[in-house]
Amino acid sequence: MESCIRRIENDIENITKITATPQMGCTRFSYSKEDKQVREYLLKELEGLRLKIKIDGVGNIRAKYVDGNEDKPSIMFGSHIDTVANGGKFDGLTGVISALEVMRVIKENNLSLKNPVELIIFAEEEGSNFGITMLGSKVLTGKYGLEDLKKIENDEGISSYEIMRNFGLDVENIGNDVLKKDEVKAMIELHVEQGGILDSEKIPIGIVKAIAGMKTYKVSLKGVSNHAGSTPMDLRNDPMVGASEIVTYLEKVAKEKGLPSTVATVGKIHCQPNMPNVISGEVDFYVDIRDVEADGVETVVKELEKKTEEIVLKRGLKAQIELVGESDSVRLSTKVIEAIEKSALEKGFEYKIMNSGAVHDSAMLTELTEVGMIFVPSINGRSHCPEELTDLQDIKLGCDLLLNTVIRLANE
Ligand code: HGY
Ligand code: MN
Ligand code: MN
Repeated sequence: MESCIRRIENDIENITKITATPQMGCTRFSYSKEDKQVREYLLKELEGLRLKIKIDGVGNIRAKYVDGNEDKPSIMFGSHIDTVANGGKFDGLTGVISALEVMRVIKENNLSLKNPVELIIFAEEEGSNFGITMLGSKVLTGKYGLEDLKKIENDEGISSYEIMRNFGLDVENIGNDVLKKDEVKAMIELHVEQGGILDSEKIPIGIVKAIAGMKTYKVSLKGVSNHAGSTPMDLRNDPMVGASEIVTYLEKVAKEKGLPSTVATVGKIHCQPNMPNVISGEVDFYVDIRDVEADGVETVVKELEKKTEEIVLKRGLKAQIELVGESDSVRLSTKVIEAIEKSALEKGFEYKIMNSGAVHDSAMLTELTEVGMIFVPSINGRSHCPEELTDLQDIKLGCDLLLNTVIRLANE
């Protein structure tokens, strides 16, 4: 039994045409009109397979195939369909399309399995709307509730609660949708590596043993807005220069004081009033700190706080550092890792056991069930950009491995 590469290709092509930035990669934020179109496409496919479909209050989609085994916990598999701005074709979508193809093959072959199988599509994984990654899976696993959604806002100050409700979701009742421990026996997410290890070593499959944890901070520096021409250099309280010193220092800390697996990035910055001939009054920037070792993250957090205090005193600024999102690093299930390995050996696929520097929804389920991840190569290690590329043949291999592992776990 194998997946069908033509159907996989067809789904990816049809869905990646749906983007808000057709000339510049994939931009498909959750709760956008593009998201609505992709959901319609996928729901039509899932309805065609006569699955039990449920869309929860934040937009996670669950599609279950039960066949006289409804009293048993399911084997869950899937990923996310939302993207970053100007992102790639394959981040998230590869796992969703592979999951859809696995479900098709199981149904076409009328497999009767001891455990039900369940496809999941997570909402708002990228954090593109509110700056908080994996919001859909955090609500699904009870890490965030209704009151949090009413407080979480986008850059325009609109709450996630409002946006989800306007998208037509029953967000009021998210409490009824929290995943219970006994609902899922195991969960597997197939995803593009988003790094260059598999591609450079020419290995088609990665089996993930740990997923990095992360902390996202919003740093706001307030100075004195003034005329760019008539203000002498020694009379300035310029938050832009302060921000640039902190950003530069973060790179130094991650490289020299962190662990080899520690990374830190500032990828989003706003300044007010953002005019070439005005000394900024305020600069807000987001700091993304990650490591598979918690100590690595904490080292950078401490240095961020220390440096900000130093810069504030030196430049006569005011600062606010707000933790906007976090997730712990997780070790994945040895049971599921072994199941994936057995399937890879059975199919003769070469594989590498490795960590994930990117975060993933599956990391949110590790307290509730046994979780594993399958990686397929990202060519040149590029991701979160229009250049993101994964070979269709590698996706098929990953999909066949997912199929074999799901059947193995559903029948043991
Ligand atoms: O940021 C991440 O690691 C994921 O792509 N949301
Ligand atoms: Mn992803
Ligand atoms: Mn991503």
